[in-house]
Amino acid sequence: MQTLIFATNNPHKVEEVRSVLKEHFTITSLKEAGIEKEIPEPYDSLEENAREKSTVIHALTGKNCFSEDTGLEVDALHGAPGVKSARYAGEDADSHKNIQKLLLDMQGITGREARFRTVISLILHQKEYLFEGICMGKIITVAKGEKGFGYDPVFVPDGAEKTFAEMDLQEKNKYSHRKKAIEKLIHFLTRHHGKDKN
Ligand code: ITT
Repeated sequence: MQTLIFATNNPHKVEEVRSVLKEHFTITSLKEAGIEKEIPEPYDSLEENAREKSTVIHALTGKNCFSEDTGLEVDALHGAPGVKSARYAGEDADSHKNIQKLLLDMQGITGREARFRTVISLILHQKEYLFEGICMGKIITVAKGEKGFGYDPVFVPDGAEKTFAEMDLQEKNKYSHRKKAIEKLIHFLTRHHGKDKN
């Protein structure tokens, strides 16, 4: 079975990705690999930031690895917070503050369509591959639910009647942007590199 380093400092992402991988391949988080590194996300696109994270960790370890960058793109805010989702309410913002700012910025707006977009950058044997997963939905007016992370309490995916934060992981995975991107990664790895070992 292949092992890949997952270049993230977000434990929620590790949990979500592990819930999808099952027998396909295993991942080592940065924490488990003993790597303590805050990787900057300086660019204006999810693709470039994902590439930066995987490139930095590949340069450090020389191992096959992947990263992902995710943004919440709200139509009425012209795609914001988008690539700035983690720092929407400022450099030291937490999810609570980001949600507060989002709800304030959307006060009185009736068109509440939004999407989560995840871009994965895989570096396999020195080559980079990108995979995307999108989940369409709506931003509600009052945060609901305690599960999940980030903007989950204000996002209701299309086809559901509750927020991601009201769902357990299995249910979130029925809709999730991250799950869709990871499935593409799994498909790629099993189809093209099924017998590959690092
Ligand atoms: P790494 O860069 O270390 O992977 P991060 O938490 O900085 O972790 P991102 O830059 O990709 O990750 O996250 C952007 C923001 O979007 C951040 O505020 C997250 O909380 C939020 N976010 C990402 N995925 C989400 C999801 O599935 N549900 C809700 N919010 C999410």
